[in-house]
Amino acid sequence: MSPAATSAWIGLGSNLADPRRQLDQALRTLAAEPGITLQRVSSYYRTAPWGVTEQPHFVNAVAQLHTTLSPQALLDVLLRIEQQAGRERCERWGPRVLDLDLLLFGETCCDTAQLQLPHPRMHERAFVLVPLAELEPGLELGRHGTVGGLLARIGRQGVEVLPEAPLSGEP
Ligand code: PH2
Ligand code: MG
Ligand code: MG
Repeated sequence: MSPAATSAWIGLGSNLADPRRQLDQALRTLAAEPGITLQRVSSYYRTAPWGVTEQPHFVNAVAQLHTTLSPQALLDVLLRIEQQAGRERCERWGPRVLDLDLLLFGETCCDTAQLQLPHPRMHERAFVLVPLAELEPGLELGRHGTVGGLLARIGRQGVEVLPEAPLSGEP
């Protein structure tokens, strides 16, 4: 990683309009973005809806990026890709075509109306922790401890790995 770059982790989720294709498309767009290198992508997982339970199951994954962008500039890119996918902001925790959450940006801690780092609910969500543990179980989530330790405490909550690899569909 170049000295000016930061390792950032993002969560991807979709439960509408062909979720796997939504995640594939988002990853391709991210990989082509100036200032962003896509480092690693977890498997895709089928996950039960959290928060609002009366909605379709989600497909979730996480990805590690190296980026020379600031946290705010990276967030702006994520929001733009969500909008390009046709994301409409409506019900909190409701169904969505594409959700791209900035989970961690190096060791940055921040708490503004627009951006909280580390993501304030990631430590209690198996649909984030299971894919993170696949790639980096020793990753520290601020004061909450490591991904592997948290997952041992909360359990996998029925998160199931999907057999097809990410980016294996038609472009
Ligand atoms: N995202 C939400 C609300 N609930 N449940 C699952 N399983 N996966 C998600 O990505 C998800 C959710 C709001 O961002
Ligand atoms: Mg989310
Ligand atoms: Mg979001």
